[in-house]
Amino acid sequence: MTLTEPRSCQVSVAEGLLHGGNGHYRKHYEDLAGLYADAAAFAAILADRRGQVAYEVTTYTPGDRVSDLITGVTRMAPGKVGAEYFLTRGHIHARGDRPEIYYGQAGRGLMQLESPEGEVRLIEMGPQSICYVPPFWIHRSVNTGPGDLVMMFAYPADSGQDYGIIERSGGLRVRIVDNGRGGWREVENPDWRPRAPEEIERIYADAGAAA
Ligand code: S6P
Ligand code: ZN
Repeated sequence: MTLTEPRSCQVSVAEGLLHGGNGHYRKHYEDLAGLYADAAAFAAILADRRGQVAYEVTTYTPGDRVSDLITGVTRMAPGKVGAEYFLTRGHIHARGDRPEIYYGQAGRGLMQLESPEGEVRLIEMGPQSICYVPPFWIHRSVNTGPGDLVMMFAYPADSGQDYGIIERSGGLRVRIVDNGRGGWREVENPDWRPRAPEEIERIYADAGAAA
């Protein structure tokens, strides 16, 4: 039996990076077109911040099996598009039954979760808080604070990401906006469409161990 060699990586909370890993990508503001409700406000952000990093992800991936865990750090800048707080694209795992944990390192934010049927859960995140993202929940992070939101995460390496699921339903069911008192509130997304029963069935049918 050839075992995977144990590995040490270092989280830099100040930089919002994982050092010693083997993966790194950046999302720039222009990569996030279509995510936000206020198109004019997004155009204004782009005029100002084109080419700048909205969020970045550094990872260590030991292999590609279900028994390999991808470990990483995500760092998202603070800000709003109109009233709506900055967010990640969000996805459901392509193998829908694969879970994930997020562990807050710095900043303040939310894990926004939505079930295939459209149930919504909003989990507040800050340093030392952990969010368990159970199998089958769509998830994205939202930066509701004044500084970078930095979180560590871990999930099975064969999970994959389906980003189309949010686009197909016209966005997630709620949007997270400024409540005018320095905090957040949720508002209904009028463009949201419930997922078709066939799509929901397909998500659960793809399940492996957690079905
Ligand atoms: C992957 C995991 C994170 C996110 C990252 C960026 O399953 O949930 O690594 O990829 O937080 O978000 P997104 O929605 O752009 O992948
Ligand atoms: Zn994920």
